[in-house]
Amino acid sequence: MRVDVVSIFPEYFAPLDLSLIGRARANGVLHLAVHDLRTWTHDVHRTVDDTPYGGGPGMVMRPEPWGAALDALAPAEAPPPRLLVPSPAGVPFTQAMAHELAAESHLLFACGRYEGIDQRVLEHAATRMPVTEVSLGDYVLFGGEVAVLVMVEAVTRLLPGVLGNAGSLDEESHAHGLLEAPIYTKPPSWRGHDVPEVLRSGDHGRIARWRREEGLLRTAARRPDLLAALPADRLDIRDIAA
Ligand code: 6GU
Repeated sequence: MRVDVVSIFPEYFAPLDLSLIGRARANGVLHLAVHDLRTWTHDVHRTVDDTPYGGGPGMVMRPEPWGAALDALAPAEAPPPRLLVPSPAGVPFTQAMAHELAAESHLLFACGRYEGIDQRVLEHAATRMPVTEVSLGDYVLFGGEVAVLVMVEAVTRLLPGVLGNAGSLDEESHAHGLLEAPIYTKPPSWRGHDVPEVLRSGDHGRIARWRREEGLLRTAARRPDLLAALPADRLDIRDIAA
Protein backbone atom coordinates (compact mmCIF):
# COMPACT_ATOMS: atom_id res chain seq x y z
CA MET A 1 0.00 0.00 0.00
CA ARG A 2 1.11 3.53 -0.74
CA VAL A 3 0.26 6.30 1.75
CA ASP A 4 1.03 9.99 1.20
CA VAL A 5 0.52 12.55 3.95
CA VAL A 6 0.56 16.31 3.41
CA SER A 7 0.96 18.60 6.42
CA ILE A 8 2.60 21.84 7.49
CA PHE A 9 4.10 19.84 10.40
CA PRO A 10 5.84 16.82 8.85
CA GLU A 11 7.72 16.31 12.16
CA TYR A 12 4.48 15.04 13.69
CA PHE A 13 4.92 11.80 11.75
CA ALA A 14 8.30 10.76 13.17
CA PRO A 15 6.67 7.92 15.21
CA LEU A 16 5.77 6.18 11.94
CA ASP A 17 9.42 5.08 11.78
CA LEU A 18 8.96 3.04 14.97
CA SER A 19 7.74 -0.41 15.91
CA LEU A 20 5.53 -2.45 13.59
CA ILE A 21 4.77 0.40 11.18
CA GLY A 22 8.47 1.18 10.91
CA ARG A 23 9.13 -2.47 10.17
CA ALA A 24 6.33 -2.57 7.55
CA ARG A 25 7.97 0.41 5.85
CA ALA A 26 11.40 -1.21 5.99
CA ASN A 27 9.94 -4.46 4.58
CA GLY A 28 8.27 -2.64 1.69
CA VAL A 29 4.74 -3.64 2.76
CA LEU A 30 4.01 0.05 3.32
CA HIS A 31 5.32 2.90 1.17
CA LEU A 32 4.67 5.95 3.32
CA ALA A 33 5.79 9.45 2.40
CA VAL A 34 5.21 12.65 4.37
CA HIS A 35 5.22 15.93 2.47
CA ASP A 36 5.50 19.53 3.69
CA LEU A 37 2.62 21.57 2.26
CA ARG A 38 4.94 24.59 2.12
CA THR A 39 6.84 22.82 -0.68
CA TRP A 40 3.96 24.00 -2.85
CA THR A 41 4.00 27.67 -1.79
CA HIS A 42 5.70 30.26 -3.97
CA ASP A 43 5.76 33.48 -1.92
CA VAL A 44 8.64 34.48 0.37
CA HIS A 45 6.54 33.92 3.50
CA ARG A 46 5.44 30.45 2.28
CA THR A 47 1.85 31.43 3.14
CA VAL A 48 -0.72 28.69 3.57
CA ASP A 49 -3.58 30.50 5.34
CA ASP A 50 -5.80 33.55 5.18
CA THR A 51 -8.86 35.06 6.88
CA PRO A 52 -12.26 33.40 6.42
CA TYR A 53 -14.83 34.81 3.99
CA GLY A 54 -17.98 35.69 5.91
CA GLY A 55 -15.97 36.53 9.02
CA GLY A 56 -15.39 34.52 12.14
CA PRO A 57 -12.44 33.48 14.21
CA GLY A 58 -9.21 31.87 13.08
CA MET A 59 -7.67 31.29 9.68
CA VAL A 60 -8.47 29.05 6.72
CA MET A 61 -6.00 27.19 4.52
CA ARG A 62 -5.80 28.80 1.08
CA PRO A 63 -6.56 26.56 -1.89
CA GLU A 64 -3.48 27.19 -4.09
CA PRO A 65 -0.84 25.18 -2.18
CA TRP A 66 -3.31 22.32 -1.71
CA GLY A 67 -4.21 22.34 -5.41
CA ALA A 68 -0.53 22.08 -6.36
CA ALA A 69 0.11 19.37 -3.75
CA LEU A 70 -2.79 17.24 -4.99
CA ASP A 71 -1.74 17.77 -8.64
CA ALA A 72 1.73 16.47 -7.74
CA LEU A 73 0.64 13.52 -5.59
CA ALA A 74 -2.41 12.51 -7.65
CA PRO A 75 -1.38 13.22 -11.25
CA ALA A 76 -4.10 12.75 -13.87
CA GLU A 77 -2.13 9.98 -15.64
CA ALA A 78 -1.88 7.75 -12.55
CA PRO A 79 -4.67 5.73 -10.91
CA PRO A 80 -6.34 8.13 -8.46
CA PRO A 81 -5.73 7.70 -4.73
CA ARG A 82 -8.46 7.91 -2.14
CA LEU A 83 -8.25 11.33 -0.51
CA LEU A 84 -8.96 11.47 3.22
CA VAL A 85 -9.35 14.77 5.00
CA PRO A 86 -9.44 14.65 8.81
CA SER A 87 -12.06 17.00 10.20
CA PRO A 88 -14.33 17.10 13.23
CA ALA A 89 -17.09 17.65 10.62
CA GLY A 90 -16.32 14.37 8.84
CA VAL A 91 -18.03 10.99 8.85
CA PRO A 92 -17.00 8.79 11.78
CA PHE A 93 -13.83 6.74 11.37
CA THR A 94 -14.63 3.18 12.44
CA GLN A 95 -13.03 -0.25 12.32
CA ALA A 96 -15.26 -0.95 9.29
CA MET A 97 -13.74 2.06 7.52
CA ALA A 98 -10.25 0.93 8.52
CA HIS A 99 -10.95 -2.40 6.75
CA GLU A 100 -12.30 -0.55 3.71
CA LEU A 101 -9.18 1.64 3.54
CA ALA A 102 -6.87 -1.33 4.02
CA ALA A 103 -8.21 -2.68 0.71
CA GLU A 104 -7.11 0.47 -1.20
CA SER A 105 -3.77 0.63 -2.96
CA HIS A 106 -3.14 4.37 -2.44
CA LEU A 107 -4.32 6.68 0.33
CA LEU A 108 -3.65 10.41 0.43
CA PHE A 109 -4.18 12.25 3.71
CA ALA A 110 -4.54 16.04 3.67
CA CYS A 111 -3.98 17.53 7.12
CA GLY A 112 -5.74 20.81 7.73
CA ARG A 113 -4.73 23.22 10.47
CA TYR A 114 -6.41 26.35 11.79
CA GLU A 115 -10.15 26.29 11.04
CA GLY A 116 -9.67 23.92 8.09
CA ILE A 117 -9.06 23.85 4.33
CA ASP A 118 -10.96 26.00 1.80
CA GLN A 119 -13.86 23.74 0.73
CA ARG A 120 -13.12 24.28 -2.98
CA VAL A 121 -9.99 22.12 -2.61
CA LEU A 122 -12.22 19.17 -1.70
CA GLU A 123 -14.82 20.01 -4.37
CA HIS A 124 -12.16 20.14 -7.05
CA ALA A 125 -10.37 17.03 -5.83
CA ALA A 126 -13.69 15.15 -5.94
CA THR A 127 -13.76 15.64 -9.73
CA ARG A 128 -10.57 13.56 -9.88
CA MET A 129 -10.67 11.09 -6.98
CA PRO A 130 -12.88 9.81 -4.18
CA VAL A 131 -12.80 12.21 -1.23
CA THR A 132 -13.88 11.50 2.34
CA GLU A 133 -13.84 13.89 5.28
CA VAL A 134 -13.34 11.74 8.36
CA SER A 135 -13.65 12.44 12.08
CA LEU A 136 -12.20 10.44 14.95
CA GLY A 137 -14.97 11.40 17.34
CA ASP A 138 -16.94 14.21 18.89
CA TYR A 139 -14.13 16.45 20.11
CA VAL A 140 -11.85 18.99 18.46
CA LEU A 141 -8.12 18.68 17.74
CA PHE A 142 -5.80 21.45 16.60
CA GLY A 143 -5.32 19.78 13.25
CA GLY A 144 -5.46 16.56 11.30
CA GLU A 145 -1.94 15.33 12.14
CA VAL A 146 -2.73 13.30 15.25
CA ALA A 147 -5.87 11.95 13.58
CA VAL A 148 -3.76 10.74 10.64
CA LEU A 149 -1.38 8.95 13.00
CA VAL A 150 -4.42 7.16 14.43
CA MET A 151 -5.88 6.27 11.04
CA VAL A 152 -2.56 5.12 9.53
CA GLU A 153 -2.05 2.81 12.50
CA ALA A 154 -5.61 1.43 12.42
CA VAL A 155 -5.36 0.76 8.65
CA THR A 156 -1.80 -0.52 8.28
CA ARG A 157 -2.09 -3.06 11.10
CA LEU A 158 -4.77 -4.75 8.96
CA LEU A 159 -2.38 -5.19 6.00
CA PRO A 160 -1.15 -8.74 5.49
CA GLY A 161 2.27 -9.21 7.08
CA VAL A 162 2.21 -6.14 9.35
CA LEU A 163 0.95 -7.77 12.54
CA GLY A 164 3.06 -10.52 14.09
CA ASN A 165 0.04 -12.57 15.17
CA ALA A 166 -2.83 -12.15 12.70
CA GLY A 167 -5.06 -14.11 15.12
CA SER A 168 -5.26 -11.04 17.32
CA LEU A 169 -7.19 -9.29 14.52
CA ASP A 170 -10.04 -11.73 15.02
CA GLU A 171 -10.21 -11.56 18.82
CA GLU A 172 -9.96 -7.84 19.35
CA SER A 173 -12.53 -5.26 20.40
CA HIS A 174 -14.77 -4.15 17.49
CA ALA A 175 -13.85 -7.19 15.38
CA HIS A 176 -17.38 -8.55 15.81
CA GLY A 177 -19.16 -5.34 16.75
CA LEU A 178 -18.63 -5.96 20.46
CA LEU A 179 -16.02 -4.93 23.00
CA GLU A 180 -13.48 -7.54 24.04
CA ALA A 181 -13.65 -9.34 27.41
CA PRO A 182 -11.07 -8.44 30.10
CA ILE A 183 -7.69 -10.19 29.80
CA TYR A 184 -5.17 -11.48 32.35
CA THR A 185 -1.65 -12.90 32.60
CA LYS A 186 0.61 -14.25 35.36
CA PRO A 187 0.65 -14.25 38.35
CA PRO A 188 -2.67 -15.98 39.16
CA SER A 189 -3.09 -13.88 42.31
CA TRP A 190 -1.83 -10.30 42.61
CA ARG A 191 -2.43 -7.88 45.51
CA GLY A 192 -5.43 -9.94 46.57
CA HIS A 193 -7.01 -9.95 43.10
CA ASP A 194 -7.36 -13.35 41.40
CA VAL A 195 -7.57 -14.27 37.74
CA PRO A 196 -11.12 -15.56 37.10
CA GLU A 197 -11.18 -19.32 37.74
CA VAL A 198 -12.75 -20.10 34.36
CA LEU A 199 -9.67 -18.81 32.50
CA ARG A 200 -7.48 -21.30 34.41
CA SER A 201 -9.88 -24.22 33.94
CA GLY A 202 -8.52 -25.36 30.59
CA ASP A 203 -12.14 -25.81 29.43
CA HIS A 204 -12.03 -24.01 26.06
CA GLY A 205 -15.80 -24.18 25.56
CA ARG A 206 -16.45 -22.58 28.95
CA ILE A 207 -13.73 -19.98 28.32
CA ALA A 208 -15.25 -19.02 24.95
CA ARG A 209 -18.74 -18.68 26.52
CA TRP A 210 -17.35 -16.61 29.42
CA ARG A 211 -15.52 -14.27 27.04
CA ARG A 212 -18.60 -13.83 24.90
CA GLU A 213 -20.72 -13.03 27.94
CA GLU A 214 -18.18 -10.60 29.45
CA GLY A 215 -17.88 -8.90 26.06
CA LEU A 216 -21.65 -8.49 25.92
CA LEU A 217 -21.85 -7.16 29.49
CA ARG A 218 -19.07 -4.67 28.85
CA THR A 219 -20.63 -3.56 25.60
CA ALA A 220 -24.04 -3.12 27.27
CA ALA A 221 -22.48 -1.09 30.11
CA ARG A 222 -20.04 1.05 28.09
CA ARG A 223 -21.35 1.11 24.54
CA PRO A 224 -25.09 0.45 24.39
CA ASP A 225 -24.99 2.10 20.94
CA LEU A 226 -22.88 -0.82 19.63
CA LEU A 227 -25.23 -3.39 21.09
CA ALA A 228 -28.25 -1.67 19.55
CA ALA A 229 -26.50 -1.61 16.15
CA LEU A 230 -25.65 -5.31 16.23
CA PRO A 231 -27.53 -7.25 13.52
CA ALA A 232 -30.01 -9.68 15.11
CA ASP A 233 -28.12 -12.65 13.67
CA ARG A 234 -25.04 -11.63 15.67
CA LEU A 235 -26.86 -12.38 18.90
CA ASP A 236 -27.93 -15.92 19.65
CA ILE A 237 -30.32 -17.46 22.12
CA ARG A 238 -27.49 -18.19 24.55
CA ASP A 239 -26.63 -14.47 24.70
CA ILE A 240 -30.21 -13.56 25.54
CA ALA A 241 -30.42 -16.32 28.14
CA ALA A 242 -27.17 -15.01 29.67
CL1 6GU B 1 -10.14 13.81 12.17
N1 6GU B 1 -9.52 16.28 12.89
C1 6GU B 1 -9.60 17.31 13.73
N2 6GU B 1 -8.95 18.43 13.41
N3 6GU B 1 -10.29 17.30 14.84
C2 6GU B 1 -10.93 16.18 15.12
C3 6GU B 1 -10.90 15.05 14.30
C4 6GU B 1 -10.18 15.14 13.18
N4 6GU B 1 -11.64 14.08 14.84
C5 6GU B 1 -12.10 14.58 15.96
N5 6GU B 1 -11.69 15.84 16.14
